[in-house]
Amino acid sequence: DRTLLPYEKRAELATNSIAKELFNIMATKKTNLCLSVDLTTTTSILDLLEKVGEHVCLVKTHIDIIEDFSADFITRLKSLAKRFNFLILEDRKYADIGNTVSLQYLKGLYKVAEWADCVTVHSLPGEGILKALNNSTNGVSQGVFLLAEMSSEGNLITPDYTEETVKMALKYPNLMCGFVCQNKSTFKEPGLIQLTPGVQLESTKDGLGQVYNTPEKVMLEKGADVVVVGRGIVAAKSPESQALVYKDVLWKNYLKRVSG
Ligand code: 5FU
Repeated sequence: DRTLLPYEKRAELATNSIAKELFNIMATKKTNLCLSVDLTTTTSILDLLEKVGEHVCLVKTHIDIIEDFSADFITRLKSLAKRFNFLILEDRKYADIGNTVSLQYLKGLYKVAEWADCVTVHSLPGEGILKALNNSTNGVSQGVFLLAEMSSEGNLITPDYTEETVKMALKYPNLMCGFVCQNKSTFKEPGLIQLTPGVQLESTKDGLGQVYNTPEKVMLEKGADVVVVGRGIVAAKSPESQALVYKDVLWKNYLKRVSG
């Protein structure tokens, strides 16, 4: 059972350098909280990260929702990542043929490959999408989280699709950080990371299909390693104190889990 091993041990088993680094950051900072900074201005994102950077291991962006994107924003984001020791995940959910994904990753306005430590990718188009990303590294470390399950109700992913997705991922051990998924049984490999979104203390769903579980449930029953929280923190009265609440409850349940 991969979920009973401490993150330090799992770092040693990771085959992707970003996954290894993320496991080690979690162990060092004692946090497995990933903040999803779903805000639309650069200053609101940077101000929030100044306040909560110390509490998170990973910051998840949707770079294409930002209205005043600039190269300077990336410089500042990277400097916060260095100062607070967190990694950056661009949640782009690539889903096209390999050649197009390679262009989307390397080129365009955002040049994601230049700053994101890792990205999210759909398995839907087939293996070419992973081949393309594997060949687009420019020699820098990078990682992929493959979407094996989604949190939203009525999503069209079937158990077969999930199983085939895991098989596909295992062919690319050097590229693979882990899976975006909801269940412990989805994969076994202790060197891969289960990134689980759809977590909130206040509500069980939003008005547009999102489904929430509690931090306790995703840590103790559903096998989450890194837990993604967006509006639970971002839309709170005090995001700073709420980030601490999530960090503490997640870490408490992690310790409970690894102590048997
Ligand atoms: F792959 C997925 C998924 O299955 N569910 C998600 O919610 C990704 N997400 C992302 O996590 C989504 O795009 C949001 O950026 C974030 C969840 O935000 P929330 O505010 O905590 O609901």
